[in-house]
Amino acid sequence: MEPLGGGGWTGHAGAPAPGWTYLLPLLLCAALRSLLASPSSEVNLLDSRTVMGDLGWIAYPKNGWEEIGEVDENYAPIHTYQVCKVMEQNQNNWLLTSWISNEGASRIFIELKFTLRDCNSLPGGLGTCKETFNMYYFESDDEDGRNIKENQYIKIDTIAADESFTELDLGDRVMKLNTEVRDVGPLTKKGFYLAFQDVGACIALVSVRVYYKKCPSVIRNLARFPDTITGADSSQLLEVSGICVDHSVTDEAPKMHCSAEGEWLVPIGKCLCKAGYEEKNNTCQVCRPGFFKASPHSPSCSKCPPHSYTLDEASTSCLCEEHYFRKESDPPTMACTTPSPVSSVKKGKITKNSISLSWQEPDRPNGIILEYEIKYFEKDQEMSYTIIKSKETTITADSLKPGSAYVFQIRARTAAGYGGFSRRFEFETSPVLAASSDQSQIPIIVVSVTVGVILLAVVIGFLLSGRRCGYSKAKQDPEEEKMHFHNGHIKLPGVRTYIDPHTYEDPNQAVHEFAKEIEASCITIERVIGAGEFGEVCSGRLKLQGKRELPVAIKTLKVGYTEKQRRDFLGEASIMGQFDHPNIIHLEGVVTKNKPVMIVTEYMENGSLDTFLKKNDGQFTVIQLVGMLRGIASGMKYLSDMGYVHRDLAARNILINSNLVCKVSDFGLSRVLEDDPEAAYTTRGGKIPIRWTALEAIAFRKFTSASDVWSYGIVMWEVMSYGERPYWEMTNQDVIKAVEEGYRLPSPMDCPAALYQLMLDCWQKDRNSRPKFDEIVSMLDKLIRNPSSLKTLVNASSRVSNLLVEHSPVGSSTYRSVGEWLEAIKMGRYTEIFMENGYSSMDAVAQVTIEDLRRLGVTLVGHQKKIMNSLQEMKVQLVNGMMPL
Ligand code: ACK
Repeated sequence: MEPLGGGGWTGHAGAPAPGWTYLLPLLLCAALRSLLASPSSEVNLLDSRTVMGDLGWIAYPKNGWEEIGEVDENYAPIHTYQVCKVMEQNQNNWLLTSWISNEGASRIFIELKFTLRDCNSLPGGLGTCKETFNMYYFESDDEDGRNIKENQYIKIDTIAADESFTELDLGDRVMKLNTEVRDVGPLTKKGFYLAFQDVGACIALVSVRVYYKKCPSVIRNLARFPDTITGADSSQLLEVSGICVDHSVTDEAPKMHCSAEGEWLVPIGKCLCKAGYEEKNNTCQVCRPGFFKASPHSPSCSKCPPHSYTLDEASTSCLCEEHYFRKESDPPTMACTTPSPVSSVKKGKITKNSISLSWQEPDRPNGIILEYEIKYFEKDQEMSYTIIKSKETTITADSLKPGSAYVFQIRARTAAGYGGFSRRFEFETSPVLAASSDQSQIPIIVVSVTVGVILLAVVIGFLLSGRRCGYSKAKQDPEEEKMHFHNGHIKLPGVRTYIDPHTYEDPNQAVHEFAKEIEASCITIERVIGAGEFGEVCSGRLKLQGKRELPVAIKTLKVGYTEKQRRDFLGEASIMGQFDHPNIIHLEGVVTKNKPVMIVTEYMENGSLDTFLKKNDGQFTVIQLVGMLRGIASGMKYLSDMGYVHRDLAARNILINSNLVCKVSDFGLSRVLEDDPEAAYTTRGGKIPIRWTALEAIAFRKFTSASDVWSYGIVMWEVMSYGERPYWEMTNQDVIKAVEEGYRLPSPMDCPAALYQLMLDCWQKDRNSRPKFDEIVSMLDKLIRNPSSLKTLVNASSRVSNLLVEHSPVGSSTYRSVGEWLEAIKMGRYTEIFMENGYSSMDAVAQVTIEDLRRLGVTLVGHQKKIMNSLQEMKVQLVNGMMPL
């Protein structure tokens, strides 16, 4: 090849050759205009179509390539170069671009648009005519590299046309525009020249666009990823770190990968809006006054809980209104409560083993005081404390050490919850007098010992007689309950058990054992709020002497009742009166001495839960719904601890108050279930609310706390679907058949996966595999403490609506318990850890992720793999077994 130096390449491309301009009638303008936009991931380094002035390209020899001096309809120049020396031998025509900076890119793309004449259509030119041209490049750091030799250029490719054209096409004005793209890299210098070599073709080079590709700046998972030039290699992925957007913090270092095609792939990690800010449209927006967000992990700003406020933006918690407060250990989501604390505590009788105290009701309790909680501990032994609950304003702490100082704190509870503890009051027990060596004491000691032995015998007899009928009000003061704590754990509370009023020969005795008689004159009935099985349900007020007036619900027994109806009606009071728990409807008392006979309970402003949810469809946050479920589970835990089986747990039998506290109600005596319109007669003659009832209870009346857990699962479903009717309009018979065949309700819409899994656990066929209520409470507590765990919803695509799903618990065919499964895969050492952390059923285990395993302390990678592989296998079985009814 000839050297091309020494000024041979100076001067611009010359005037159009005669006979060739006709090739370009109004050259392709229309076709080109539409092609000007390039994708956002491409950055142009040169686009000949957009250059308004001289391109500054050089042709050599001067009569080779020539620029066509055309303009488009907007009089903008069209930089088109043509050459058509098809009749002449040995053509070597070069067209050189000006220097193009690569702007830091190491791989660039060249897009050529050109037309090429079909040699067959040229008369006589066939011998020399070519249908290709060549493209070259030369790298240099500056513009001085232009005078280099031809053989220093590196060839990029030979360019051929996909479509060439004939004279006939020209006549028809059909333009056959070719587009070819080539890429070059890796580039190592700051810029380069391109060169086009013609060796005897008839070409019009219509446009040249040079560009590189980038992954355009984006915000993903609240992290900003900058414009990133793609790598030099066409298969290279560049790992790019993201920067958390304003007001957000790193949860897990955010990263993404920029592909050679300019696409962002594989996002990893994320940022979270910091406390006081919430995510909206990829930004963190400040919480408005009146709203707060306590932690980056909370999903969004929440309204300040009742009796709290914030006037500031970006609040991480809300301040309690005057006279309202919350404990230090309370989460910021908790409402501020009254009363004002107990302030004056006086000591009463003090012996060497006991201290009696009395105090005054707080001046402004801002609500009815339901009970007091007295916490005490030996001075400097705060970790080991005792709690006594009392409805009175006096207590005696006994079994204390002689001559020791004790610290007491008292707080009151109203319907809104506990107030703060009083300041600490310190009192000392009497010291033991020094033992005397005087022998004259001996008779006294003998007498004391004898009296002691007699007393002990009396106490033992007393306890034994008490055992015969379990708990009895006469033998244990229910006004006072005592629990011992060590490091926050309860030490042996005396577990009360429920006594079936049927065990009393005289049902009236049972009522008066467990329920206070109220004078009818203390009750004002205000309005009828509903109809019960035995008569109307009213709202009204109760004013007992020396106590504040209370809003109450009053159930009445209609006139003309039979003795059985009266017994059954009051039976509910005999049951309810045995319970004392914030999530169980509280009995104020009964009216039996006047007519109508009445049962008076606390008033629940929002009525029954199913109606309330239907009325407020979609109005609550998931956390609020889980709070309701937590309350119900806590009430049910209390009932099951007492040995009471509800048998008719359903959202219609839950009442909800103005603070959205849910309480279990409806404790009919002739359980199952005269007053429940849902209850239907079974083939065995019992009346059962089929849709809410466990299989074994329908089939052979096996009602247990485990069957209550099944019903609780249905209540969860009702709550999460805002009062939808379980199994919709299916008949009871169809429900029984489907459930027996293994089908279960599908997930409600937008239901967190963890909650639906819990429902499925409650509906395990084997009642021993269902979770216990205490496990349900702790599971819900865990979810509430970690709301991000509620973000994973049941996959919308896998959710089937209005269809039942076949439920075969993971691995249940193979393994009956978590322990059995772990043993089988030789991982038995982790059984205890799994159980302690709530993975107590195979369905719960199915949710385990590798992160969970790490958190549980399964740190050996081999063990993690073994467990995850086994789970994966079981899940495949499950998925294969799932199908719509
Ligand atoms: O859905 P509701 O308004 O709530 O209609 C029923 C009706 O009485 C018949 O049971 C309502 N109800 C029952 N007990 C109470 C209560 N303690 N407080 C408020 N409403 C109650 C129930």
